[in-house]
Amino acid sequence: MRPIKDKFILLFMPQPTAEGRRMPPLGLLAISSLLDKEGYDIRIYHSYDKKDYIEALDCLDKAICVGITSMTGYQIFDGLEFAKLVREKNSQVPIIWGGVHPTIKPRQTAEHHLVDIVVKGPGEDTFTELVHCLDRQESFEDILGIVYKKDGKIMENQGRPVKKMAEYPRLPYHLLDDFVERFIKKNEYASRSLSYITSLGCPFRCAFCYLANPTFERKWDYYPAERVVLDLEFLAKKYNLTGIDIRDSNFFVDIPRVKEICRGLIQKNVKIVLTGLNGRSDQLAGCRPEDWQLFKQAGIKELLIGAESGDQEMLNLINKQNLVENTLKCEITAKKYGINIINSFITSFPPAVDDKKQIKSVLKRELNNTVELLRRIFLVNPAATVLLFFYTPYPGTPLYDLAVKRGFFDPKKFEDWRLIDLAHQVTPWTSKKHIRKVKLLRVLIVFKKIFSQEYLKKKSGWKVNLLRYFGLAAAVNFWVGLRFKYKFYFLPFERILFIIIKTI
Ligand code: B12
Ligand code: SF4
Repeated sequence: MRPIKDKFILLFMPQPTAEGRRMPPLGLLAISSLLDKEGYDIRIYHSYDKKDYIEALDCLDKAICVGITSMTGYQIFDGLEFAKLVREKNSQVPIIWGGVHPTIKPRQTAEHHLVDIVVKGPGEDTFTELVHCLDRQESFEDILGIVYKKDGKIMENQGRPVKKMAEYPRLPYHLLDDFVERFIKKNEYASRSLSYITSLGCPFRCAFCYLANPTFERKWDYYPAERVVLDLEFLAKKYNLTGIDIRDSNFFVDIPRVKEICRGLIQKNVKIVLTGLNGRSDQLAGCRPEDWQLFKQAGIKELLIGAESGDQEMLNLINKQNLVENTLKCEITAKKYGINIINSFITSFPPAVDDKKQIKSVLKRELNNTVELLRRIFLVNPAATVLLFFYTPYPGTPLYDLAVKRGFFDPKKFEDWRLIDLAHQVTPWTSKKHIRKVKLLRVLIVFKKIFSQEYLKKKSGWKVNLLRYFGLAAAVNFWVGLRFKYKFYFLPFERILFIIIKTI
């Protein structure tokens, strides 16, 4: 590790879930972009790198401040654990929190004794101004977009007008250079892939999505195509990448921009695959064959579509403003061009009915219609990729209030939000039977894919041959097809089979 200078800024990315996944801390890089240009020594640590950050904690007397980012849920718990360590080592250094959750609940966050200042919303300018004031030991009380404590009272300053993301410099990935290899991942399509973001926000307002919270006033903002191309070219060369994982909420808002990015990558001969691109099925279903051809040529290998449900009434309830049929249309077209779609479904949204029996019947209908759509997707593409999640209520969204009405625990203290696990089932109106069905369906979805001829064709080895030659794969596939067609879920022996297969 590079020696720490006379003064430095310590930034921390807590672990997202108990199991955790490591991703580059793009938010922390964004708030560092201006300060890095000014020459500040900025140290960014991931929760997994305890050995490394312990060293930095020993130098806290040189720290201008400590910054912690957090989503709702487990990151709060992990972030507070880190803040505790900070406080034990140094009672003076200001602890600043920012990110999705502190933005949604700024006052509640600021009330916690391990939080000194909260930055609401985009942090590039607010954090830079804060660091300047703290560094010069000047008052920070007039800075826009902060919430802080003064004489035991919570003070909330006016919000800061949101600037265009293109006005800020390129994210300073080099700040991760000590550990960058830990963020470069292998995936199905690329041996070395890193995350990048080309746009923020989304013009839609689905009632379950965190973007439906009015706090996130930025509708959709983006880097122009030339900038994206230059950034991708730079990252690919610098880190010897073969892929980039695009983490936008909605990459396909402006199709002409997408096409310009594709053309730019082709012209500059940037040989990378692009994965994880979030888009809506209506946006993609509207694309022409030549657009899809261009996507393919530019290296787009994988799209992530929030299909959400196969039940049109449910789509309407969650304000998806989309049609079930578009999911299928996209699957058909993407298959033609060899682009894989990750179809993401969510079950168990809070129904708009009060009666318990009615709730059950709505959930049953919703799940059956989703299974029907899955059946049709697998007919079109036997090796389709499908994810099935339980709905998790995000604070501040229109569906959140309905969820609370249906019995969801509404935390009143910052630390209690750590109990809300956004990655698992948390909704009290979901019956045990529904949960069992979903757990079985998750296995069936995987079986349908991995036992398909299309999938097995691409694989080799004795296990695959065994499955192929003895007709085992075809038998499992046929059986799963029956489950999908007739929608029966009793005797879920496949779950045991799945565990056995995983252990072989
Ligand atoms: C990358 C990402 C991740 C990464 C890590 C993110 C992290 N921050 O730790 C990983 C993959 C680990 C992750 C996991 C999860 N994620 Co996630 N993730 C994202 C994603 C796609 C991008 C975040 C990002 O980098 N944005 C770009 C930066 C520039 O913006 P930003 O983070 O908002 O940062 C700005 C401000 O918030 C602020 N800021 C941020 N941090 C700080 C810190 C300080 C000190 C200051 C001053 C300011 C500040 O300044 C920044 C610049 O303006 C977002 C969706 C999106 N497109 O934004 C979801 C999102 C954040 N994830 C979300 C969720 C729920 C999850 C999960 C917990 C569950 C799930 N269903 O997805 C999982 C866990 C699953 C698992 N098994 O690991 C939700 C959060 C909702 C909420 N209420 O908190 C989001 C919004 C997407 C969604 N599903 O709706 N995620
Ligand atoms: S389209 Fe996707 S990103 Fe946009 S509001 Fe809906 S769920 Fe959120």
